[in-house]
Amino acid sequence: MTISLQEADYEFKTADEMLEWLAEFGKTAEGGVTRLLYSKEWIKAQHALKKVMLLKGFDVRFDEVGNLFGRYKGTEKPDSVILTGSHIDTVKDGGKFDGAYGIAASLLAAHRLFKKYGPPKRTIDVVSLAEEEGSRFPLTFWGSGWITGRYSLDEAEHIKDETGISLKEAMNVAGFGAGTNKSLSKKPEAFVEIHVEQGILLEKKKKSIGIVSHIVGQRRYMVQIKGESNHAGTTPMLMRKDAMRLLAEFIVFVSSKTEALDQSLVATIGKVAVKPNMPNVIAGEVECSLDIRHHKTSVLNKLEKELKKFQQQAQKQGLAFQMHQWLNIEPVGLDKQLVQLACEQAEKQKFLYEPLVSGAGHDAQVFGEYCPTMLLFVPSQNGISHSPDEWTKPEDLEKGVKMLTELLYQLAY
Ligand code: HGY
Ligand code: MN
Ligand code: MN
Repeated sequence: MTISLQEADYEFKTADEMLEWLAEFGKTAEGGVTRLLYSKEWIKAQHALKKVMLLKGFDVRFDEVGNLFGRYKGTEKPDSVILTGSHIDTVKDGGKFDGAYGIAASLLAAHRLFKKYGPPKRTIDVVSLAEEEGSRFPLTFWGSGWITGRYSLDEAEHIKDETGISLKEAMNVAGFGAGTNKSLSKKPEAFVEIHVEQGILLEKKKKSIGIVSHIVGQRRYMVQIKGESNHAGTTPMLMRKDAMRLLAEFIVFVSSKTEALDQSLVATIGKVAVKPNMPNVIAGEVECSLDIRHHKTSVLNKLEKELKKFQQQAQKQGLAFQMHQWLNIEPVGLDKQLVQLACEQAEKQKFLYEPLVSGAGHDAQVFGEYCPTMLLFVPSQNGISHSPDEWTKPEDLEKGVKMLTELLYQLAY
């Protein structure tokens, strides 16, 4: 069922119908979603969500960088804020659920409480966070990082996307970054995020709810290898400075070291650019991404040490090998009391649940360093995510909304 944007009555009752509607903003030919920070799809989605919030009786505002807040003001402790939500941006040709589900579930949960009990005692802020993925700019968690003070506006000056547009320009074009509106006047009492698991554990263990105890640390690099372009036919193998060959050696090195170091350590080279990228020319230059993750900083440091050894080796072969790290976010343990509260709620609702470590990065790990934070999961079918095949059954989505509703009731009513 697809709801055309004009007909949508915005009075969504369930997460699956809201996500079908939200997926229209950036829908791709493959049936996925591409909604990059400050793109026109992103702008339309944020303003359409603002409309939904207004219809559901929220006070609405954007902050400096385009985080969208819907507020039910607390009657007894208005300055005590329970913040709940997730990110509106996606990877390229991603799924309908990553990020968007957390926003839909938070909106629906808060609105169900508001309809049943009226305004909360503590303020509930539902937030559609501007950006988490790092899909357009070499920077992640721009939305939650802004709220928690991890970033300032001057970071936006020199960070550029692949077309050379700076984060600042893109932000200004989208109508933000004028230097006025703050996000929150003080730290929230708690940040609560619900998200699709993006892994297969819950499905395998036939559990409905994941209760996250830790989120892995994540480091991302841009790797540049410079050799020498030359003729594919007339250049003897021993005289080549072939950037593509060194990349191949690097890929094998990274995966073998990662497997040898620790079974929970993961390393991904997901993006490669080659110059001049011609079949009959030896690659003179290669640029690739590298993403490494583990729940222990010490293990990440060990792999980083191995990478540095490879770099020294490479330079002896007469090729330039540079690694520029642009993300380093520490592993985080989430709030033990909130984890306990979530376990109690799951038991009360008779939902089968599983405590787990998140291998995916989330805004909750930025908030986890800033205020008491909780992260819940619902199952991902076949564990697939960051793909048009990302899917979660409506009944699983609904269980997550019910869990979130109860938790917001405990925290804010
Ligand atoms: O990359 C991640 O783990 C998240 O989906 N941004
Ligand atoms: Mn996500
Ligand atoms: Mn993601």
